[in-house]
Amino acid sequence: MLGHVGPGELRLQHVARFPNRPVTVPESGGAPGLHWDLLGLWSAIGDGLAQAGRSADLVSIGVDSWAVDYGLLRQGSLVGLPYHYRDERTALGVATVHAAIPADELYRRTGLAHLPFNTIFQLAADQAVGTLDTADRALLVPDLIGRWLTGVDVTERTNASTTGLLSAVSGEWEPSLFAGTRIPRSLFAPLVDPGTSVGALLPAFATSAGLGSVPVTAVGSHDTASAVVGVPLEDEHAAYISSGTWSLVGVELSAPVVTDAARSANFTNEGGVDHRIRFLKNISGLWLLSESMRTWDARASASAAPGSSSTDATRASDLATLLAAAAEVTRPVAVFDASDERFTPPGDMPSRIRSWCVEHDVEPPASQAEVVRSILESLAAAYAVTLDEAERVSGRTITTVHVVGGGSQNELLCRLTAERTGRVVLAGPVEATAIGNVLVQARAAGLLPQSSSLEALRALVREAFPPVRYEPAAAARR
Ligand code: LRH
Repeated sequence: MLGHVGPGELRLQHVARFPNRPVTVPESGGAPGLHWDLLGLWSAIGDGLAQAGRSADLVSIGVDSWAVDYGLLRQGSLVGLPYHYRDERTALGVATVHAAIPADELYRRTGLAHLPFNTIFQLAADQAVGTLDTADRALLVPDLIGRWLTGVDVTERTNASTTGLLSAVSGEWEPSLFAGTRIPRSLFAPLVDPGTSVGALLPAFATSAGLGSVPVTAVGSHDTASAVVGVPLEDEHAAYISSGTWSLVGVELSAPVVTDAARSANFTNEGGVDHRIRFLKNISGLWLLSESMRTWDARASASAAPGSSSTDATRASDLATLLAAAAEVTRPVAVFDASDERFTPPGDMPSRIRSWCVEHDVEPPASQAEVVRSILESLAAAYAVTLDEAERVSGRTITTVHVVGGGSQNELLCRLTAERTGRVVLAGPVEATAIGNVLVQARAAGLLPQSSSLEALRALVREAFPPVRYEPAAAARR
C-alpha cells in the first residue's frame, strides 16, 4: 500500500494484494503442524515494493502484521517454519507456564489477557520440545520482515506487548517472566518505539527491487496498534472495533487497568503508539464467515461434476450475494458464543455452529443465509456485551463505536452493531491499519509536524475518510 501524506493530504493507493494462506505440514510423528508461508509472503513483498517503487519515490517503508507469531533464527538464518498461532501445540506451553507462574499473577505482571497463543506460551511449547536449543534469536513477524529488508534486528514495542513477556507498568521486558519460564531473554532484540528508524534497505534487496537506499521505519507493527492510530476517535466516549479476522473491541487509555474485574472479563492491555494503552478484548471476527465460505466452496467443488465449469463452486463464495440473502432473513436466528474455543482452529464452521446450537438447545441456522445472519448477529451481540464490560471495567462512558477494517464495509454487521449496542456506529476507514502505518512513518520523516499528537493525526483521517453513520433505533439508544 502506497501512502501519499503531507499537510492537507492523506491518500492510499493499492499497489499489490496477495493471499496469506496457512499451510499444514506433517511433522513429529505425522501430526499436522499449521504454519505461515513466510517465504511466499516475502517474495510477494519484494514484488510489491518493486511495484511501489515504480509508482513513486519512496520516502520510507513500514511493516505491520498480525501479532504474537515469530520466526526463530540461528546466526541470522531461519530455523524451522514459523508456526501459525492457531496451531494446537500451544496447550503444552500454557500448562508449563501456568505451572511456573499462575494465571492471575501473569495478568498482574503483564496486563495481557489469556489467549492460549500468546508468544510466551508458544515459546514455552518450543522450549518443552527442545526447539529453542537451536535458536539464538526470535523475531516477531514484522521484525523478521524488517530484518530481511535491512539486516537489523529490533523488537517493536507495540507488538512486543502481545508476547506476554513485557511488564504492564514499565513497558519493558519483565525479567521475572524470563526467569520463571526459562525462555532465554537473549532471544529478543532490543525494544524500539514506533517512529524509530530501523535501517536502510540491504543493497542486494534494493537493487533487485529497483529501489534506492530507502529507510525502514518502525511503525505500530502490531496491525491492531496501527489500526487504532487510524481510528478517527473524537473523544474519550468513543470506542473502536477493529473488524477483520478478529474483532478487537475496546477503548484507548493512558494507563493500564489490571484489576481482577479486567482479568475476569478477559480484557487485555496492549501497548499502543505513543505509549497509549489499547484496552480491548479479542472476539472472533469475520474468520467465522470466511471459514464458512471456504467450507461451502470446498463442498461445492467436491460435488461439481468432473469437467463442469467452476461456476457452482465460485457461486458459494460470493460474499455480496450471501450478505444480501442474510439481510433478507426475517425469522430469529441462533445467537451463539463467538468466543467459544471450538471456533479457533481452521475448519468447518457451519458444522461447529450447528453443534454449539444442539448442545445449547437452540435451533441451528438452516440455510447458508441463516448461517451468515447467525454469525453477524452473534458478533454484534458479543460487541454489545463487551462494550458494556469495557464501560464497567474502565470507568468510561461509551456513546459512539467506530468500526474500522474490512467489517466497516459490511453494512449488515454495522447496522446490527448499532441496533444491539444501542450506540451510534461510525464506520470506516476500511484501511485503518495501512493509514495508521503510513501516518506514523510520515510523522517520523517530517512530512507531518513531528510534534503531531495522535489526535492531530486522527483529525487528518476524519477529513480524508469521513465515516458512515449508523443510528441505533430510538428505543434502543443508550
Ligand atoms: C489481528 C491480530 C490481533 C491478535 C491476533 C493474533 O490481526 O493481530 O490483534 O490478537 O491477530
